[in-house]
Amino acid sequence: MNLPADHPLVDGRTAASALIRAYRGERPEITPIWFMRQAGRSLPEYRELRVGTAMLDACLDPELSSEITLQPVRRHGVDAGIFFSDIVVPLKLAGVDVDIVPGRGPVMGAPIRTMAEVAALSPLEPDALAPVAAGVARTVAQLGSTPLIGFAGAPFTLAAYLVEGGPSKDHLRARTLMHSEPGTWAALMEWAADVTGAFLRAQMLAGASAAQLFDSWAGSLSLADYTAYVAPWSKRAISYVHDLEVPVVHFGVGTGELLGAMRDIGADVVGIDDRIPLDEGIRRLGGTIPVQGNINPALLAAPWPVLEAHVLAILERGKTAPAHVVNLGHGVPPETDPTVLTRIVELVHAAR
Ligand code: 1CP
Repeated sequence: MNLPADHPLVDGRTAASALIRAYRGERPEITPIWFMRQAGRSLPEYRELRVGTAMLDACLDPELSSEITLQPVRRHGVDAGIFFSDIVVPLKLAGVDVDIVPGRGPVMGAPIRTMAEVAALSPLEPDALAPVAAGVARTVAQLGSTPLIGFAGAPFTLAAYLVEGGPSKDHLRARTLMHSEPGTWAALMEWAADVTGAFLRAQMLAGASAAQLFDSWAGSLSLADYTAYVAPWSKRAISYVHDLEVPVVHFGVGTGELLGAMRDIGADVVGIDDRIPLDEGIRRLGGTIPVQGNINPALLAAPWPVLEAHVLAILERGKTAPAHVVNLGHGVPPETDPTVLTRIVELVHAAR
């Protein structure tokens, strides 16, 4: 393990936490739970803190990123923090003209579609990651025995933004490019894997105890395209943390047909979205790997008895895996009542 001696996984702070034990395949006394997009828009204290600061500036301000990361941990009692940042932060740090537009998401100054445009992309200088490492270090110093999850976007999901120039529904231009210009595609994916891999590694070295690779939009791909044009580059991205021996979670939306292939890039845990029943996802994975998921975000706004029954059913289905970390099938919707999230944490922690 090439982590520093004062890293929380090494010095005893987080190695025995419920989250890390579950990610390693054990069944701790409580089933751990955290929420994708727990840090951010659904919390009034977040909205207050963000007034007057652009999203990417907030991500690169160690004091702000750390405080926003800690807010949901304090409020909900979740079993992990997830570092407040964004998948496009390493693109920005490598010099790409990208902004996060409120209500829309990441938007590029110009799309990257040709070999010349890919060749003009710069590598990410290690020093550029200093604000990320500082934010993580500051967060971890305050989290104590609660592990911090570091994350990065997978190359395909990043390419979906780079090629399109912004958010898109079907990521069609990226899906065309992989077939029409396989050489350009490979060069773009290699650049994205290296940039995102370095971003992930910096978070882990600075004190994060687990890594999550988000291939949010991989569900738009056939298994054949995923295997040929995407999986090798996701594997390259996570190779950046391989020697650190940290647990790696791999998640995407609508990936019921891809679960085995997503595991096979070298993931230790597979995140399952809410489009298939959790036990069906576990069955497709052969019942041998820990899973994370898969509360339907739509039910967060349903009457409590409906949501409660849904969460308890997911806990039951999760018992067919070696270990289970409860999460949503995708991110917390911005309009979610935060008290509902706290109530789910209490329910999961009290359940047997
Ligand atoms: O002004 C704001 O508050 C901007 C909203 C916002 C927030 C809070 C964006 C823009 N990003 C984030 C933070 C963020 N992004 C986190 C923080 C930690 C946490 O989970 O609490 C994380 C992990 C991400 C990762 C991310 N960004 C993903 C992968 C996860 C997922 O939700 O699928 C993706 C696809 C993005 C792109 C992105 N950034 C922001 C938006 C609105 C989007 C999606 C745009 C689209 O629909 O294409």
